[in-house]
Amino acid sequence: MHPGGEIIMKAGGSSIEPFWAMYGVHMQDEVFELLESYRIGNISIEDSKLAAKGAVSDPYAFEPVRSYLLKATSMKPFNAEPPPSMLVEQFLTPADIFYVRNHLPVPIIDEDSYRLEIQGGPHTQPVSFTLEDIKKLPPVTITAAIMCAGNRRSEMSQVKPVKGLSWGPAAVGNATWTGARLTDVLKLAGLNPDPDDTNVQHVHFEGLDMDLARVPYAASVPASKALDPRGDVILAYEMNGEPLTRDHGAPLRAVVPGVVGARNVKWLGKVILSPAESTSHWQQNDYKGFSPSTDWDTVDFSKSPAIQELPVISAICVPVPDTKVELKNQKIDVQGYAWSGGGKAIVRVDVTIDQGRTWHVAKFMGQDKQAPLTRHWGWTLWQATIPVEPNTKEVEIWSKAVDASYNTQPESFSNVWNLRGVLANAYHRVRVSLS
Ligand code: MTE
Ligand code: MO
Repeated sequence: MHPGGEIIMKAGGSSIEPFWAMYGVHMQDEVFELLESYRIGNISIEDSKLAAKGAVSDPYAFEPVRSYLLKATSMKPFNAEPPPSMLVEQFLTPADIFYVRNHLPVPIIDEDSYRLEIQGGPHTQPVSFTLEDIKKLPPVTITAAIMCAGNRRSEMSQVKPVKGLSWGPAAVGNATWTGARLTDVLKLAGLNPDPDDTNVQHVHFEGLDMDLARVPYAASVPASKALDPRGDVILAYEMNGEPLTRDHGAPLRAVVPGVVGARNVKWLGKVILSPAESTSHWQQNDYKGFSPSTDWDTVDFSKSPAIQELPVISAICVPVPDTKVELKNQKIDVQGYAWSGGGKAIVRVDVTIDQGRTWHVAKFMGQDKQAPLTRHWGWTLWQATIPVEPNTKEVEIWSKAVDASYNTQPESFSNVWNLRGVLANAYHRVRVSLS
């Protein structure tokens, strides 16, 4: 039943300490209370002295220095998001406040000895490239938002608790990504797979961050996305025109625009063409959606497909929930972001402060104007100025976005709730008092 069940089993028969040090998210009261019910005894003083001699070193000793503006949802591994109000300050999110989602320690990579391995299929020898080889290919720049499947999870957990990091609405950022097209890298490796080749149905990306059994973080995307030049999948070495930072995947990361964050593999070590999906924990036993009635006793991860494209979403970033807002000319200023997976542009954002009796169409403040409606990878920033009735003491602001396929957000979380707290895209609701 443990979401990382396979990993917990690797500790069987020996000390749990190295695992405890690696998965620091477990250092919480809830987990200690749960473990208490399994206590079978205490280690003798002599044995605990022995254990102290073999004390494990901290696998997180070489983490990068991070901005104090990021609010951590977990320290080891490091997971953090900026204050939502900072997201709407600019169309491109600066790297130092771009949310960070790490499952493991940030790997230490020497750029000079770095190699990217390409495995063309089950029966071919891997080919490897240096970073220079990748940089010699024609550079391509795309604007794309990356969003975690757990963005806004904390709101879903108000309906009923869910398992996962308690993200607010800022586990998303928008940036330009520069790198080589995946298809160009594959061609350099002598691979030009036919779209109908049944041996190439999925493209796997493996990171250089590894667990204690040296199993890397890995994910896969369908070949139809990865091998289509219009899919704009790139192996990026720059973010917003600067070299990638360690937290965001230096020296090379896969950017799979329009697809959930989890498939945008950082610290890319390997690309594998395969007839099957990645067997990684994160592809098979995590990042999947379920019915609101599925619980941890009945869940079967093999029954749901891995999340790839995310559904349409919006969030209010200004004003900040539960604050006192000063009106200007008896009007309230509301700002936020909207985005949809699969490259579907945002075509409208509706905002209400009277539970939907009156909807106001927001103005778009930032959008990638060159991007076609169906290859629109970046987010849309929006703003609305809404008149407020005199003597109103409090308002609840709602936002909902509409994408190019006229998909829109569900009204509430109750009927999209799922045990893992993913795909949390209901109307965003922010309550503020007025002065
Ligand atoms: N790649 C590796 N190698 N290791 C990871 O832990 N996390 C994934 C993805 N790529 C991850 C990874 C997840 S779940 C998300 S949401 C994004 O990276 C986050 O990217 P960011 O930290 O640059 O914002
Ligand atoms: Mo994520």
